[in-house]
Amino acid sequence: MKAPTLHKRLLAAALGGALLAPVTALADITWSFASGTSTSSGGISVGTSGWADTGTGGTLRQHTVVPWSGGLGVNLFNSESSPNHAVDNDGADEFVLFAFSEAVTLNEVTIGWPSASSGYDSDISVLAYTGAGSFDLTTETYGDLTSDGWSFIGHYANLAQTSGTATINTGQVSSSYWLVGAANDQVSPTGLTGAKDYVKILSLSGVTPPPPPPPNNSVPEPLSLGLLGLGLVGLARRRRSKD
Ligand SMILES: [Ca+2]
Ligand SMILES: [Ca+2]
Ligand SMILES: [Ca+2]
Repeated sequence: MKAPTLHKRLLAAALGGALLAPVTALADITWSFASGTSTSSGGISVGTSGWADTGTGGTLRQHTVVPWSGGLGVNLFNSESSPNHAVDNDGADEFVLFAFSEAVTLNEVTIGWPSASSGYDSDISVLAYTGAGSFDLTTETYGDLTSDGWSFIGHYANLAQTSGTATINTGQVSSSYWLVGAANDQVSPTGLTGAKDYVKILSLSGVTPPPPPPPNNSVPEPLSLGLLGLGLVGLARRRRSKD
């Protein structure tokens, strides 16, 4: 049997190295808001603030976040009673802004209220800030968010009917800033706001994004693999021309 040529052996070694590069499974971190508007878990802290439009569009303004036993609600002008004491889209459209101490890749939102049998609808919308620099929500309308650095993550329907939890962010977006609120047509069209939504946000789960690659080239990257490949082709041609 003919021995593999040098370039085939080198390429196999390089690819083998790439395939054997360590893959670390990361455990989920859960931040619970059952007893407060800020918390810390896995070495990452998170604070919250409430936001709403005027009820007929307009720029956003800050409102009080209330830690009910079922999770966080936004109490508009401190004047709402049940079910509007939750995060809702009955009148003004409300969101909770979650500000983490470092970037996280959220993958679950859990609500602690309403129950599946309550008769209240429980659809949510989620965004993450992926723009450069800082942001100022007091200058934003909901319709502006996706052109001002906010990535639309998704609308998720009927959380009360799925044990309170929505699996979100299949695109694995990472950010320090997340908006989770009642289903919102102004951010991105949805067929979910015909029945008004009322939710209390009990917890968020996610992982920290993988660390950046090491500064030296200990693991071949696509570009260097490509260059290695080109070099090997050249080497093979030279060897062939000598044969
Ligand atoms: Ca409310
Ligand atoms: Ca309301
Ligand atoms: Ca709805």
